[in-house]
Amino acid sequence: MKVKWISGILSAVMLLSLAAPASADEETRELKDESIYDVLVDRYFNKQVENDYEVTATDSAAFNGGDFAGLASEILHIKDMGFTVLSIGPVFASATYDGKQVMDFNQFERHFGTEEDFTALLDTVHENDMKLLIDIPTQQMSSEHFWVTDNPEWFTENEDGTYALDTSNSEAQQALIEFARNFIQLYEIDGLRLQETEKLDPGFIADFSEEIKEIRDIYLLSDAEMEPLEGLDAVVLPGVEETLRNSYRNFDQDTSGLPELMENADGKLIQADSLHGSRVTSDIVSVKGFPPTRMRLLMTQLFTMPGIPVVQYGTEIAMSGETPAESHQLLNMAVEQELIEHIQNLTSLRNSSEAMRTGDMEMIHEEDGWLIYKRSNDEEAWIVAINNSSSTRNFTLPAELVGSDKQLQGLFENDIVRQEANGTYKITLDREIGETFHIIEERGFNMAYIGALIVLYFVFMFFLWVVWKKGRQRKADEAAKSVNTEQSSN
Ligand SMILES: [Ca+2]
Repeated sequence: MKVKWISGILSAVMLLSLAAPASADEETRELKDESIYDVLVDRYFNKQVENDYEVTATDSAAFNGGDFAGLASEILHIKDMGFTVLSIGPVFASATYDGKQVMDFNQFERHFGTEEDFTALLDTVHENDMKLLIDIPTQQMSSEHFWVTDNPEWFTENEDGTYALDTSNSEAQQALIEFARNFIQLYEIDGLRLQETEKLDPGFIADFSEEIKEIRDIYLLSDAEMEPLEGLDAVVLPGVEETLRNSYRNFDQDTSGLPELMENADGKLIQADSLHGSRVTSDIVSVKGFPPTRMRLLMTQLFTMPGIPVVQYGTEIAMSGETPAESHQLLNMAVEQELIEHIQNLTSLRNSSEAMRTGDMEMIHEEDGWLIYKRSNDEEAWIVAINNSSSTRNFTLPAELVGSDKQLQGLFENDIVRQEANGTYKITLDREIGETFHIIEERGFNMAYIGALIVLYFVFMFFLWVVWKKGRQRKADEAAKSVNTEQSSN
C-alpha cells in the first residue's frame, strides 16, 4: 500500500516535470500550432434518419447518411485524439456525397442537416476548444447550379459533364467573394480551404483572401501541393505525400528524401494522403505490410516533424481504399484502440511542446529507414528516433548534441539513456519502433526529489494519525453514549 502510494507520487512528479510547457488554447493558437482532422460529413456518423433521403449505405458512390448532428454527437472521438481543427469538407447542396458537385452555394446539403444543425455543430466544435474549417469546391460544379444556367460564360465544361468555375472571370470572382463574405458573416467558422487550389487564378486568390479577411481573420488554406502564394495562409508541402508514402509503405525503404522534405516543412500542411486520392493503407496492403505497425511509425514521423499535420478520418483505424469512393468508408469507431492511443500520445506531446511544433529542426542521421533528428527551442529539446528497418539499430550521440550530465527520457518505450563514461549517449531501438526522447537533467539520486518524498511521507503519516485519532474519539463517544442509553433505560 505504502509502496504503491509513493510510486504514484513519484510518477505524478515526473509527469509534471515533463509537461512543463503550457499548451495553447483556441484563443492563442495560431495556424502553425494546429493539427487538422479531415472528414466528410456523409461518412462520419449518421445520427438523424429524417434526412436520409434515398440513402444507400452499401453503395460507396451514394449518400451514406452521415450528418452535422452525427459529427456533433461523436465529437469526442476527434477531441480525444487531440486534433485542434475539424475540417468537414464542403457543406453546400450537392449532387454527390463528397460535396464537390455544388448545386447551390446558398443551401446546406439536405442530407447533412439544417442551418440549425450546422450552427449546433459549430457551437459544439467551439465548446470543445477546436476550430471548424470548411471546403469551397468550384471546379466540378453541378449543371443545376443557377450560376451555370444563368452565366454559362463563367464556366468550362469538364469531360464528366460537371463545370469548372473560371476564377479569372471578374463577375465569377465577385459572385464567389460575395457568397464567402456572407457565409462567414452568418456563421463563425474559423477557416476555408479552396478545393483544387492549383487550378484557381492566383490574382483571384489574393483578392478573395483580402476580402474575406476584412470580415474576420480566418484561415485560408490550399488543398494542393504548391509553392506558397499571396493570400494563402498555408499550402500543402510539395512532394510530402509521395516522400512519406515511399518512406513508410514498408520497412527498409529509401528514406533519403526525408531530410530535405523536413527542412522545407515549416508552416506548410503535411499529410501522407488526402480525401482526394488513395489511402496510405492501400500502399501498405499492396506490399503485404502490416498496416498498424506502418501507420504507427508514419504518425510518429508526421507529428514530430515541422509543419501542420493533416490527417484523414479513418487513419486511426487504418482504413484502406484505392479510389475516393472506396476510400471514403463510413467510419467504424468501435475498433482496436491501439493506433488511436498512439495518435493521442503524439498529439498530446505536440500540443504541449512548442519545440515539437515550431522549434528548430536538426537532422542528425538518416540511413535506410534509421532516422534521428532533434527538435528544440530555448526551453526544451527532444531527440526523435525512428527505426523503420528490419533490424535493431543503435546510434551514438555526441555530447555536443545533447549536453553534459543529461539523460534521455523515452516517452513511449520508457527507455532512459544515460551519459556514457566517454561523454556520449547511446540510443538502441528495436526494428519498426519510433521513440521520442526528452533531454532532461540527469536524475540519479536527486536530493530535491528525495526531500519532497520525505515531506510527503510525513504529511501522509500525520493524516493517518488524524484519521486514527478521530476514529478513537468516535469510538469513545459511542461507548459513552451507549452507557448513557443503558443507564437511562434502566
Ligand atoms: Ca442522416
